[in-house]
Formats: sequence, structure tokens, C-alpha cells
Amino acid sequence: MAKIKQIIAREILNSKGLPTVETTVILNDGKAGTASTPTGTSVGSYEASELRDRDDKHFQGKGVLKPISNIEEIIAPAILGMDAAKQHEIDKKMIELDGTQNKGRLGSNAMLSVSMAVAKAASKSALLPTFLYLREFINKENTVVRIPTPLFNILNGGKHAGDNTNFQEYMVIPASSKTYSESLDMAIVLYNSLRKIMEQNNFVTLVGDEGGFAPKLQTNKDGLDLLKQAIEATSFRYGFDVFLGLDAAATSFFQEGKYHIKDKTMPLSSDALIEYYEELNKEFHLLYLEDPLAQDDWNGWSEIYSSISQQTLIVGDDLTATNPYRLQMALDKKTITGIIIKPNQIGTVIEAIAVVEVARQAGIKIIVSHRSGETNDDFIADFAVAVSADYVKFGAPVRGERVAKYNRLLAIEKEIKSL
Ligand code: 2PG
Ligand code: MG
Repeated sequence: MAKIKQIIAREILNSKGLPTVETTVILNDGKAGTASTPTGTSVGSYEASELRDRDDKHFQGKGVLKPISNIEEIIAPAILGMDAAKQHEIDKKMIELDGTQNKGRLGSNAMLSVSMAVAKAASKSALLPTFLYLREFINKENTVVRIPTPLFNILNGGKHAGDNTNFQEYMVIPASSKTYSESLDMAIVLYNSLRKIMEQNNFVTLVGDEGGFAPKLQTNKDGLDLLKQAIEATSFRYGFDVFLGLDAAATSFFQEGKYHIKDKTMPLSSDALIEYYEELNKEFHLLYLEDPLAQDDWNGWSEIYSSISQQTLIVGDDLTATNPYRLQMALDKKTITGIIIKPNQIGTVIEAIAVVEVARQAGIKIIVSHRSGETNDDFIADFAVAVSADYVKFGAPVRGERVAKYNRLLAIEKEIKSL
């Protein structure tokens, strides 16, 4: 039983040059854990609130000295001396200290970095890798320890790439029968194949926030065409070895009741956008479709569920925001067959696990996801394996902050084999 002895918080930069919170938790047995929080670019309205200083003289108002002082002056005094293995009690204590619905007082960035650092330190104390330690906190019934199938976002769009397209993420998805290392190898073959196709078509091969290529395209459909060509230029069979998926992130192109996409000259109603997805689906047989509609377009979500959820996973991200109330609404209204889990959308490890449990009970797929603004922290790789997620979404298989997670999964894959 190791107790929390010291907590140190500091300001660091994320992959987009934005300050973020990193916390080290030191226990009285000498073990320590360090964790930092990611930040989204397409942030939904129902996410827990990240605290920033708004002091123009420090990192252009984006500094995080306030959440850091909240850790040092409010959270630390309350949890020093607590047993680090009591993750429920520690997270609950922070939730009480915050006292708001959206973590607006202490900041989700402050709370999550402490929550994850506690879990990392406690797992070291327990002499367990974090992915095994965290299983203590899940309902293990009907779960297995395995690596989730990765979704590789190899073409970046929307807010992650200067609005080159409206859809945000174009993903290749290896068949779930592949081992994780085979999937990673496949992702690299496909990534390099896409680069070649782009070079042949005179596109610049610069990359977006998540490491995927970010060509300026005429239409959103062009992105799917490029991915299909990239697959066809390899020995992988489209629809057998590899599938396509999209995160439309539709909230970001929804204005004044209409969806604005460059494929059509006029803005689209919800029904018209759904028809367009149906058309795309006939051609590309999408395995995965995230945030096809805006975060409050409940009717649209019910419609698309009725129309294509038999063939395609319909996944909530901005819609559900890793929030138990939003998830319950989404289930009651029959809108999703999968949910994105981002611990920073809710703010503590235990609350994120609670959302996973509800999703699993409901029989929908669980996708653990990074954010576009990441650090090299690899906690979510362990978290995804611990909660027995179906999929992980960590971006393209390039750039340090993405590769940190993919490489951690390689290490876990090897550890699992020796269990
Ligand atoms: C998403 C995420 C991660 P962001 O929409 O799924 O890919 O993007 O972190 O910008 O919200
Ligand atoms: Mg998303």
C-alpha cells in the first residue's frame, strides 16, 4: 500500500506547440508516474472543460499555469497521503473539489494528468504493467486481454489540415484477423503507397496534425478515391485485408442548419447529407463512420442509424463526448453502434472506464482515441488494452507523438504473448 508523497506539475508543449499539463506523482515507496494531457482541435460542446490562463503575455493566452497551480494548491493537499491504489477515491476526491458539471473549476487538464499519473505510479508499485494494473478497475466479464484493431488516419482533412477537405479523417482499417504487428506493417505499406500515388498525381505530400497526408482536394470523395487507389496498388485486397473508414467530424461543417461540403454546390440538409453517405457507401463500403452528423442533429443520427448501421459502424465522438448522459441519450435514441472514448473528454480515468462499461453493456463497439494535439504520453495504449477496446485510433503511423502509442502497443503485444 503505497501512499502519495509528492505531486509535481509543469507546463510542457504538445505536438501543436500548445502548452499542456504534465504531472509527476511520487509515492512513499519511491515509485513514480508521469502523465500529460492531450488537447483536441475539433472540440465538441459536451466535453469537459480544459482550463487555460488567458494571459496574453504568456504563450499568447494559451498557458496552463492556472491548472498547474490548481494541482499544487488544491488537489495535492487533498490527496497527499492517500493510498495510490485507491483510484476511485482519488478521482472522486478531485471531482468533489472541482464541484462543477464540466470540470471548469480545476480544469479537466489538471484532473486527468493527476488521475493518469496516479494510475501509472500505482501500477509500478503493484509491479504490473499499466495495461494489467488498470484491469483491476474494469468488469472483466466477457473481456479478453488483446490488442485492439488500429484505425490508421493516413489522410488528414478538415480542421487538422487547413480545411483542405471537409471530412476530417480518412482511415485504413486492417482486417481484425491480422495480428497487431501485421496491421502496423500493413499501415506503413499503405502509407507509402498513398505517398507514391500522390506524387504521381502531383500532390504535395505534406502532412496534417495527425501525420496523415494533407492534399488540397476538389471534393471529399477524392480522399476516398486516393485511399482506394493506394490499396489497389498493393497486394492487399480491398474489402478482405483492409477496409476504409471516415471521421467526418460533421459538427465542423454544420452552419445555420445546413452541412457545407465542397462535393455539392448548395449546402445540404441532414437528409441530403445522409443520401450522400449512402451513395459513398455503395461505392466504398465504409466499415466505420464517425460523427457523420453534427453533435445535436439527433434526428439525422437516428436516420443514418436506420439506414446504414447494418453495414457500417456508426460512431459517436462529439455526439457522446465520453459522457455518461450523452451516451445514454445516444443509446435511447438508437443512434450509434460504436463510441469514441477519449479520457480527456470526461477528465478522470475512472469516469472514462465507467463510460466504457455502459457501452459494453449496451453491446456497442469501443474505440479508444488520441487527440489531434498529443504528447508522447502512451497511457491510452495501456488504457485501450485494459478496457478491452475493439479499436484504437492513434493517427497515422508516423510522427513521434502518434508512434509513441503504436510502439507501446508493440511492447504490450510482446508482453501479452509471455503471460
Ligand atoms: C477526433 C479527434 C481525434 P480532435 O475528432 O476524433 O482524431 O480530433 O482531437 O481534434 O478532436
Ligand atoms: Mg472524431
